[in-house]
Amino acid sequence: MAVQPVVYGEGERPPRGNYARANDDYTCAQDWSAYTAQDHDTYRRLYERQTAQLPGLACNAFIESLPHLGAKERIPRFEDVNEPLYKATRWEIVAVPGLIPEEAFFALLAGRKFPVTDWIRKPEEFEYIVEPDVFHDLYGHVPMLFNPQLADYVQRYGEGGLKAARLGACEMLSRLYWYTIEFGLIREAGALRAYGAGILSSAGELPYSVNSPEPQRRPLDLLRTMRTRYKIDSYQQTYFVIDSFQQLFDMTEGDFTPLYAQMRGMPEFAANATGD
Ligand code: HBI
Ligand code: FE
Repeated sequence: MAVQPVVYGEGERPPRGNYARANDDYTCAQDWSAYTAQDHDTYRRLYERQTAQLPGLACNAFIESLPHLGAKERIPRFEDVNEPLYKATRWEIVAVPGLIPEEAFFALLAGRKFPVTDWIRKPEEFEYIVEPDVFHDLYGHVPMLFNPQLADYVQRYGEGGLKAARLGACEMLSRLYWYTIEFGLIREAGALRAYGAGILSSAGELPYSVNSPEPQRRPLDLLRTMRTRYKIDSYQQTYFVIDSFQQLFDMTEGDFTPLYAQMRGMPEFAANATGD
């Protein structure tokens, strides 16, 4: 086995993917012929349900780019998506067997390669799945990579992640990814819209994040965002809002080292060094 399976969170869930056939960089081939009729039908149902609720909730960039995914009735072939994607922002998607170690993840993003899980949830997981499957990754993340500023931000995030790994600051930086690429909101013409993949691929959290009075909504602020813990299996208690993707890209211009040092001095980080 070239690589070790990656188990996330509490570690009691065995990894879903077939890591035995992954390359050393954790990428694998999308074995499109292995998808069953049920797999394609699950994708079709998820796509249909999610797309019906986008107007008034999803950001313009997502709605405009979604058609580039092509097939709606079946799981698209990744190479078919790569054609328009590479032309648009020089990104490409690569298949992975599931969650991969942080450094491997950062390295792929730094190379403008987005890892897309190649398996899809079972029908009984239709409502909710903890680990990202092909619907979360392909439907949630990939349309946003057609937006030039966001595409550059994700690559810069990958480069920053490799640096954070050397500084032992992955936990802090992963919160920035969580509250932007996964669960970010943007203000468009004065109205809130979702651009985070975790929201855009979730039937429940999409309306909740934009319309519910329950969660906090704050302007994205590097320090505050990187100090805000998150849970992977419930709706967010706080969403961070940007005014434009250019603002997001510009905010991550600088060197984060002083930020990490400043946070290490704060009580919540001093307590347990890992900050988990
Ligand atoms: N692996 N395949 C995959 N997809 C992710 O979104 C992902 C990952 N590994 C680590 C990870 N995300 C997060 O911990 C990042 O913040 C690094
Ligand atoms: Fe994701």
